[in-house]
Amino acid sequence: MSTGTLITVAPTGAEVAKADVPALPVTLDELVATAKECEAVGAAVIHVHVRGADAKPTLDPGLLRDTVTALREQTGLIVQLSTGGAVTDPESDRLRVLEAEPEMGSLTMGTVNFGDDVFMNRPAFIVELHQRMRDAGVVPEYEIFDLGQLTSLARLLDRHGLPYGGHVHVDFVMGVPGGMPGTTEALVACASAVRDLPAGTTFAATGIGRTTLPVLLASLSAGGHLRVGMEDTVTYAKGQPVESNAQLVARAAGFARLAQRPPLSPDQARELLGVPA
Ligand code: KMH
Ligand code: ZN
Repeated sequence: MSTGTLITVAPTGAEVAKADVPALPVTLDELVATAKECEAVGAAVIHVHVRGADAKPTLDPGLLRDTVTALREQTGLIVQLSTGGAVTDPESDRLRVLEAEPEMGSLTMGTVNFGDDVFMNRPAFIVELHQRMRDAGVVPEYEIFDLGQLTSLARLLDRHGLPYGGHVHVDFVMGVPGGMPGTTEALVACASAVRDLPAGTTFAATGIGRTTLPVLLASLSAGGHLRVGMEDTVTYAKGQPVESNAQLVARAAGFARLAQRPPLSPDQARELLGVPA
């Protein structure tokens, strides 16, 4: 079990509308300000989706590159770009995300129903992303929406080798309508299946919507790490909207300290994840 807790903030995502949630960071200035606040209260990694001038999700290569540069210059956080994008993004655009040279990228391990939509991740696309990330020196975070995707990851690593950096880190995204539930039982099933992955594999978990707290508590108690943010929940408590991403990070950091596994600094997180300093 790790002695500290890796906290990732996912501040924006591709699904929440700025019109519905004014506190959502969508401009580069808002994103950098959010990143600084979250780093100050315990985040080590930022999982980034960017928005265009219309506040809609985009994979514009120039904006992605500017975003990586700004976050690297103005924070110490590990910058992880989403290669998942929005459900409508074509594979070619999702592959091009790597050209922005992030330290990390997300890599979803299978197709999953996603509310009324389908989040497509063909096997051949997964292999291509895995290989291109290794060639580009980008450390993956394997996103797991259902238990079987861990079996797919074991097969991928067996057939195509370890990722850049040699360390395997997975993130359980729980409670998506169409994916696995955000329950302690599902978390335990996933944590148990991690034993079929290479020795030293680490895991984090996030629960969508009202599953945020149960998943956070289950992950901490199972020796896992945490992801929180407005990509995953915009409600702090029943009837109480999230005020800021830092509010969610601060709560997660408080639980981590109570569990005697305080938040890792970005440099400690780089060491854990095999991200070059
Ligand atoms: N927006 C979802 C369709 C990722 O960032 O890699 C995909 C997602 C996963 O959020
Ligand atoms: Zn995402």
